[in-house]
Amino acid sequence: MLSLERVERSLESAGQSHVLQFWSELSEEDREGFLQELSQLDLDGLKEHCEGATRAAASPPASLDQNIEPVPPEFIGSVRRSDKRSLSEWENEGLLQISGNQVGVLLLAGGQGTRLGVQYPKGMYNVGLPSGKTLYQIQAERIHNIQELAGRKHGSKCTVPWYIMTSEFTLAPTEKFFKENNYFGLEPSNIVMFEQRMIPAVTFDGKVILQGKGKIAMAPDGNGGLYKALVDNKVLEDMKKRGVEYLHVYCVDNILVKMADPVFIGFCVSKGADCGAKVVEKACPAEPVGVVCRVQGVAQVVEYSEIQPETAELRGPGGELVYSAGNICNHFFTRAFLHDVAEKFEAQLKQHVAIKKVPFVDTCGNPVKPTKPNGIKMEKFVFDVFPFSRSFVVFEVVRGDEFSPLKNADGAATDSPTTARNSLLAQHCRWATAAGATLLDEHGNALPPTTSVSAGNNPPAQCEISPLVSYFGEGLEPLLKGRTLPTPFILDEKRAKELQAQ
Ligand code: UD2
Repeated sequence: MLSLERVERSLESAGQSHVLQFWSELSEEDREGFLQELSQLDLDGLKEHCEGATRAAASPPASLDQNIEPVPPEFIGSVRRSDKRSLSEWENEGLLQISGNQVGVLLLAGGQGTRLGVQYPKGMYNVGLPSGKTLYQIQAERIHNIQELAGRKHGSKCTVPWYIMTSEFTLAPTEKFFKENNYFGLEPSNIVMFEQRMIPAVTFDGKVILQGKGKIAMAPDGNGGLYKALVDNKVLEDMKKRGVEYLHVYCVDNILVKMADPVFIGFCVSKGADCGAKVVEKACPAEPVGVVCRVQGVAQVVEYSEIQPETAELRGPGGELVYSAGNICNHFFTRAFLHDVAEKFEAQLKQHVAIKKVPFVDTCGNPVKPTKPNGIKMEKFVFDVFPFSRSFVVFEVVRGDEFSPLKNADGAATDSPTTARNSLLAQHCRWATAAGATLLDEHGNALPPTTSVSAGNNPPAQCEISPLVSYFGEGLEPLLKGRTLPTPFILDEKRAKELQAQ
């Protein structure tokens, strides 16, 4: 911990002496906590941080819209447009890499989930499935199953380590939740949680915001904080030690996420890619997903908050969106590429400005909840490393099979607990039907078969299949073929054993 004098000097030279204005009013204990917090700040970089934030907020960077062009379709791999043979070759390649312990997954879970409005990490959210599973549990079970699938196919016992990036807000509750749930049956040493950095929020005139008399308003440095966090926490070394060469990075809230997706991994590996992104066709121009596009020939993502509505609305001759490659925050990286980013490119990553309402204490020390935006938060974005890739690929997947994020509280028209739950149940009804089962509604009437994903996301019945039984619809025929199943129907491991025995 630094001395008070050293901190005072640094704050003064950064033009931030106000940070200590309530020092004399603090208890001994609060002083110690505050000094600890201040010692962890990048005091040498504070002046630049505050000035940079005000500059960026006052004159946002010119819009990229004039310079962007869509990624030509021939450069986008696609589940829909590929034949069965290619898909199966990629899947086999992915399973082979997984079976050789070369693949890890990394969950971005440092966000605050403001839109959903819960006080705990989003991964702990229960969307109301018949099983009551949380997002974390679903993800853990998918990891478990993909290890089994790859291991069985190649006669090995393999591990997909799960790296989880948290922040000051989410680390402790996430750790506690995993412990209480016995790590959902995974081996604790294969789950590596680490924290991203926090940075101060700043007023429009460049002053660090005090959230309390002895507390700075801090926020995580965006999901692009990943690259610093990988180094700070020696995660790249851990990957090297384990022999992990490929990393699937994903966002916490997509209930349909295919963790360590062998098709995606296999596609990226076969193409010799060092970096890749999964996309879905955008649902509408205003959908809050970035678009994968090119700027002067170089692939990058323009975030939904930074694209002009006129550009997002552009349509081609057939009425299709010109910028339709919607980023779903599912990325592929080789370890070698991440190493390069950490060594050479991290400092060049763009800073994005978010203007927010940040609670603060006024000059008398009274807490204030602002009614209009008063603060600048700076964030880096995980996809801003794409332009540094030497071999970047895009892979388009089917929305109804792979993307249904939980962003908003119930009541919202999209991306809510209800829409997430429905997408999963609709998918599981399709899997059961495709495996040869007939589902009955609650009155005992047979439901018409729904095997097509274009049937939409309204589940005809409550049918939930545990990820421990099936990772992506495989292996269900021997259990379900020719059966008539009353709903609600939950196919967990126990039920699967019973059905097998019948
Ligand atoms: C993200 C993507 C957007 C689209 C959308 C799909 C970014 C920058 N934007 O937008 O293009 O793909 O997802 O759902 O990726 N997080 C951290 N640390 C932070 C901030 C966020 O770990 O400091 C995590 C967060 O917990 C979540 C993920 O990053 O898992 C995405 O964050 P978000 O939900 O705030 O991103 P969103 O929906 O604005």
